[in-house]
Amino acid sequence: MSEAQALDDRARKILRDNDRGGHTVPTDRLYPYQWNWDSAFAAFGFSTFDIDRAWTEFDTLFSGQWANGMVPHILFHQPDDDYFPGPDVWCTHAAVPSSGISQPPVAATLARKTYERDPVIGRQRIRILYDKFLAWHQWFNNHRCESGAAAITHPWEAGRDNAPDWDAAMVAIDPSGVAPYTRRDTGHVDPSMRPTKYDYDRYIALVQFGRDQGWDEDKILKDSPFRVADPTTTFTLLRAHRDLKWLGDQLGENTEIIDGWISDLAQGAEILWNADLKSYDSRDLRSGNFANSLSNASFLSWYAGVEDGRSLATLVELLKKVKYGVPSFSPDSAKFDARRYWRGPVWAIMNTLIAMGLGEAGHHEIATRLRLDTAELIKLNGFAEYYDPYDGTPAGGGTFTWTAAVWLGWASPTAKEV
Ligand code: 9WN
Repeated sequence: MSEAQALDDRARKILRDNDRGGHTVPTDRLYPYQWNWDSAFAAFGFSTFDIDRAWTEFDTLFSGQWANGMVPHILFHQPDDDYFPGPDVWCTHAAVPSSGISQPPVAATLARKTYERDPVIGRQRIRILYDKFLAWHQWFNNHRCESGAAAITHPWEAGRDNAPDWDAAMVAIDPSGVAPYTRRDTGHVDPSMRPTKYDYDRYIALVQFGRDQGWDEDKILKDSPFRVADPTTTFTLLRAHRDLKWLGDQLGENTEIIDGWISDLAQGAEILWNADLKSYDSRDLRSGNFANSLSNASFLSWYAGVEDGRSLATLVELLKKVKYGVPSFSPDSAKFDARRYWRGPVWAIMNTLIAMGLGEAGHHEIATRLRLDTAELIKLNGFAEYYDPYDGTPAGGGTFTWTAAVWLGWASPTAKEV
């Protein structure tokens, strides 16, 4: 058996081991629930060897959809003391206990990829899910796109929790009313690889704020201290709209409404272009200021189909600074931290999305570099949550679902891309 086949086997075993019966946890103990974008990646991984199980992952994700269309970032299918904050802190009173915010909508894109692996089964399964996807995308359009680009109401909503993108906006959050709490994450993972207490106090303050508004989106829009337009949400949503339209076309649906969302968001994304940085950037909607953050999300523009080549040189320069690309933050900044979560480390899933876009835009050389970097990280250091971009040291949780999934669907030499 080749090294690649042995790693394929390990990756499939990770997905099976993290399967809790219809939904997959990101990793044991550290993240014991169903996370939104992790789940979509899990489906992408399952689709390479168990197409029914892949679709079931989407079914369970949408089982937690709210009446207003929102699909939560965490579904608390069963109580578990290993994670904080749990359902008692969020107090959302949803049918499936959940958080009160969403996460980057990669699901329609990865559902399309799952469909393309087996169009006969895909057609049957997406038929049942299509209206639910549409309602979720409508929710994003109604409640997150008021600036033209897509905004987040909490750092967790961008999936890049402690990215420097939010540092300036976080200053406006008052954590003085936060009830005493005990973090669980730092009991599982070296605290130097996780967000700081300063960050956590503000994460919890924002959860308490949303809870006090009864998770009413209009009240949150009006009064929240934190609202940031972000490239992760904007670009994944734009790409997801395009793929949802494709899925709708397969079903013979009228997809005109999606055409409108696509053209609005493609135009709106321009507010994220930071000419000084020569890159897309996050933008604080309360102050209007750019974050001046060169992050891996900056390079999701090709994936969204909006890039005209303006940031290619920026990416090429960034990649020269590390052994393994793409770092989640620029090493040129004093805030760069090679092992602290979203402030420096490399993430296999982000590389997958960035490279997908680069390849589609014809930038095959860089796309291949990212695939080979990711494959080497996994071969040398296992299926970690993230990695040091200088020496590949594995960081965060181990035996990670989405790292195993993108190995199977994209990074493995045996992967057959769809
Ligand atoms: C909060 C599960 C999730 C990912 C996020 C990642 C991290 C959670 C946390 O883990 O966030 O949602 O508690 O740290 O930042 O992208 O979905 O893997």
